[in-house]
Formats: sequence, structure tokens, C-alpha cells
Amino acid sequence: MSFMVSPEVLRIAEDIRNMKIRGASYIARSAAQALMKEASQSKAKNSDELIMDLTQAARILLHTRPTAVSLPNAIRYVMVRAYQLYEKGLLLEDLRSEVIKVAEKFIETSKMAVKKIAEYGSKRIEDGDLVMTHCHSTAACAILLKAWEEGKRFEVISTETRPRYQGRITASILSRAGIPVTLIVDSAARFFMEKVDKVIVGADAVAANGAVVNKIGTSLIALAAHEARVNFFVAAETYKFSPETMLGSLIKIEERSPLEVVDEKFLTENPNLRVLNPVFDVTPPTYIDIIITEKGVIPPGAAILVLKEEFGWFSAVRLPEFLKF
Ligand code: RI2
Repeated sequence: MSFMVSPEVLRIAEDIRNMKIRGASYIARSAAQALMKEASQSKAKNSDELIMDLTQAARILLHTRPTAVSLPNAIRYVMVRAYQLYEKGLLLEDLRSEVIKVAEKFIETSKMAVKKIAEYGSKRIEDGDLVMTHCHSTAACAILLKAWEEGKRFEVISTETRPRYQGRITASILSRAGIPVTLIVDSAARFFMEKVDKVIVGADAVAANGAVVNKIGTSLIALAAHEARVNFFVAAETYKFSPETMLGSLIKIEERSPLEVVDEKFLTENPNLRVLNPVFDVTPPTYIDIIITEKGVIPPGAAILVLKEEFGWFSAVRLPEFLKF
């Protein structure tokens, strides 16, 4: 029996955990890539051992970050097909190469999805718009970059996104493309909202009722947008929709170290102080106008239909045991 996952899998898992690899879609593609590495580098002597090695790699990857549903969905995509091929009786080398192809297909599909979202979303950007965004979403950025490339002229407000400052990545990417960008502190979002025409954010997860889980602070921005009657758009590939929520599961909100918020010295100097660092929040569907997916633009209430099409009714109960948290 081999049961030793490849060092590449461990490295990718660690990079997802410490956020060197971050952003829901990049996390998903990296997980698929890790399974591809496992398939190609496993020392398994037969297909039984290979499927066990892949399962172990999948388990390690699944427990790196809990919120971005793209991660379990990417693993489900590869592993459900891997198990089907294994049960069909594929021999070691065939199983190896088929799993690699499946993982490659997921990565390709994911990249195409972002392109499609950019196409659909850019139609919603108009000349003269002031667009607010939060954190760094490749899907939201792709929309803005595409609209700019199409010749639309608009401005962007990017929140800095405490505590990890992913908003600086957004501000840097967009401004380097020539888009006028203003970087603001997160708490200034409502101050600027009356001048904003639309908000576009990404998503880490979309629930069956259309609620969107995204970087902490998103729901406050949505609330401010709602109050100011500003459109609130979400850019999300369909692999960010959570099949488990069809059966009432709640999406787990990741809590990260207080050391992302304050330093060790501050904590030592204030021993009775508690610092909490939830990194995502839930924006209710009532504050969301549309979700831009690669299949088209939907109202949040149609999230359940997307899930049904992707996974079928009762999908969650059919999940392989190893994919259940
Ligand atoms: P894309 C990020 O999470 C942000 O919350 C962002 O909105 C979301 O993933 C989606 O990103 P984190 O990994 O898939 O920075 O659109 O915690 O790139």
C-alpha cells in the first residue's frame, strides 16, 4: 500500500491554508492541479492504491479553508469522476491519465467561466459609471477590465479590505490597466456610496436561497448600497454555488488568527482582550440585484435552479462519504 500523498499536494494545501494561494477560483483550480499532481506522481502499484492516494489528497485539500465552496466543488468534480472510472475497472495507468484529463478539464472550464462572466458583466458597465468593489475578485476584476478594453470609460472605488488588504491587489491591477481607481478604507464605503452607480463583488459561496458569502465587510457595503438605491452585482462561477445548502446546511464562516488583525506585542500587552477575525460574511438575497454567472445573469432567487441544473435535486445526499465535512 502506498498512501503517501505527493509533496506537491502538501505544498499546495499549505499555500491555500496560509493564503499564498487565495481567491475562490484560484483555490479551486489549485486543488484540481494538486489532484492532477497526485495522479501523476503517486507511487501506487494498482488502481486500488491510486484511488486511495487520491482520496487522501482530496481530504487534505478539503480541510485547508472551510468557506470557499469552489474548493469542495472542484474536488467533487474530479473525485466523483475518478471513482466512476475506478468502479468501471480502469487499470492503473489508464486511471492515472483519465484523472489528469478530468482535472485539466475543470481548470479549463473555470478559466472559460471567468471569460464568460467578463463578457456578460461588462455589458452592465456604462460610460461615466463609478463602480465600487471590495477585496480582490478575479471575476469582478475581469468584468471591469473587459469593459475598459471595450472602450467604456468609468472609475472604480476599491476598499483596502482589512485585515489582509486584498483591495490593494484590485487597485493595483485595475490602475495598471489605466482605469482611474481610488483606494479607500473599508469604513469609508457608506461615505462614498451616494456617488456610486453600482457595486460589483465576487463570491466565495452562493447558497440555494441566493445569499452570497464573500469577504468580511461585503454585507455592510450591500446594506449601504441598498440604502442608497445603488445596484449590487455579484460575479460568481456556478462552481461557487453550494449544493449542501439545498438541504439546509449553512456555509461555515472561516475564522482566522487574531495575528492578522493585531501583532503579538499588542496581544501580550492586553491579556484580557479578545480579538476576533471572521473573514467572510453573508449578504442576504434581498440586497443583491443580480448574480453574473458563466451561464448567464440571474436574480439571486434563481440560485436554486442553477444548483438543480448543476447537481440535480438531492445531490447533497448522494455525495461520496469522503467529501462530507
Ligand atoms: P475570485 C476571495 O477570498 C474574496 O472574498 C473574493 O471576493 C473571492 O475570494 C472570490 O474571488 P480570499 O481567498 O474567485 O481572499 O473571484 O479570502 O477570484
